[in-house]
Amino acid sequence: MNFYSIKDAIKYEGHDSKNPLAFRWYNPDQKVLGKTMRDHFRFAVCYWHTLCWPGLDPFGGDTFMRPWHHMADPMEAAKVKADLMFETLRLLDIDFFCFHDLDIAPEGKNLKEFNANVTAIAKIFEKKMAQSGKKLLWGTANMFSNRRFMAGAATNPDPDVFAYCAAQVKHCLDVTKDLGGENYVMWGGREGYETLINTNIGHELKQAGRFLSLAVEYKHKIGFKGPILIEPKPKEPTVHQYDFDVASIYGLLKSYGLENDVKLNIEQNHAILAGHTFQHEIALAAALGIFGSLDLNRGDYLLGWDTDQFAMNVPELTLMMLEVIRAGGFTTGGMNFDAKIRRQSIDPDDLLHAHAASMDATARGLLGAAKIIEDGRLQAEVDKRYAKWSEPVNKAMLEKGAALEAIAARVHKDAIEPQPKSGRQEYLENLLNQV
Ligand code: XLS
Ligand code: NI
Ligand code: NI
Repeated sequence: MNFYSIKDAIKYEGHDSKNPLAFRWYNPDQKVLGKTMRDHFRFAVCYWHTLCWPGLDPFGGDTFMRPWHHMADPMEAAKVKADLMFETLRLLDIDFFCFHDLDIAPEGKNLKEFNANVTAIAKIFEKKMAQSGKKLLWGTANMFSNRRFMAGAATNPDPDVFAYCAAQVKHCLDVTKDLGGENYVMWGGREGYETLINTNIGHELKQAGRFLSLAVEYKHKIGFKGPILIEPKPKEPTVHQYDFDVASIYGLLKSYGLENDVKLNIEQNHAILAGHTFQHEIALAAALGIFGSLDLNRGDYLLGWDTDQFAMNVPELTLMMLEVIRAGGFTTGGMNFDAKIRRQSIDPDDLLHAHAASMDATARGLLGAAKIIEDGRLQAEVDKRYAKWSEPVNKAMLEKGAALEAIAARVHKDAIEPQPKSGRQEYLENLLNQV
């Protein structure tokens, strides 16, 4: 299918290029802090917003009128979408893609048919991946669209739904493994409640923890090497989602002993909905040892829902990249464009412009972050702020054997009087702007 207007892959043409479909900052082979841009980002195109979403909003339907949304045979449409995914990856020079089972194949009459459809499309992927070298960053099961999930998936009051989800996740995990997927994601689409008056929150949390444990056990059984990634989101579609933010997921993981098997897929827009910055969520996940992957997008600060716009804000992306580098970068993770073009952006090429522009913006963020790191002054200030903790007497307070009364005695003996020091925020903000 001739969908896009261009045939040749988008290339890096330098900062001054006037070609609308060129990279001006994203230069895949350019090394930054000893690693190519390609390896820093590990960009991925997502199936759902790119190929499945028809441009609807609560007040209106399909604006995109994509031909495959109007084909009689859903399996034929699925094949067209598969072709287009690989064409999109080629044109954007992006190495990875991500999908929900339901994005790639039609549901059919029952789970058996659905699984067979998913497997059939996965076979097509296998061939295309071998030919092109493109890779699967992660797969996931859609357990939120069908009406059977309206009261939740693993946290549904009906145990039949819990069991059904087990069957769906098992298949999707098998397929993800067969395709060499580097991670498996769980976004708890409807794992939350609309109202507490009909909800047993304790029971639902127990269901969530148990379901996750079952998936982790199965992952080990089949030798799936990558981590399971949970994607926090505080609200929408439900009033309260159990996977609220990084901190609350860490609590769940700790109480089920899963903190070594499960990591996080953090999304900018979800961070905002939780009242956090993207940087906060990344820094916290890194500090807790559960940083995994990113869903790169941008929320609208004036709206209270998940607008999933393409990330374009360079200063924000600079601070985000600073945290990614501080976290040690990605191992199995990457940056998935969980982002959709606006519903008025109806030209096929708008999809290319959106991705390429966001890749450029992220590259500028990386270059800025690298400059800040190489400059060294910011880190020197942070190190200076905590320097006294390296003195043995202070270090000892954090170790086993320290006792409150012994510390108290030392304060009296040495007449310790804390001396406040400036946090120098404005000086540091100016320093960031200079860089
Ligand atoms: C929705 C989520 C979803 C996940 C995958 O808000 O971001 O797109 O990334 O299920
Ligand atoms: Ni997401
Ligand atoms: Ni989202």
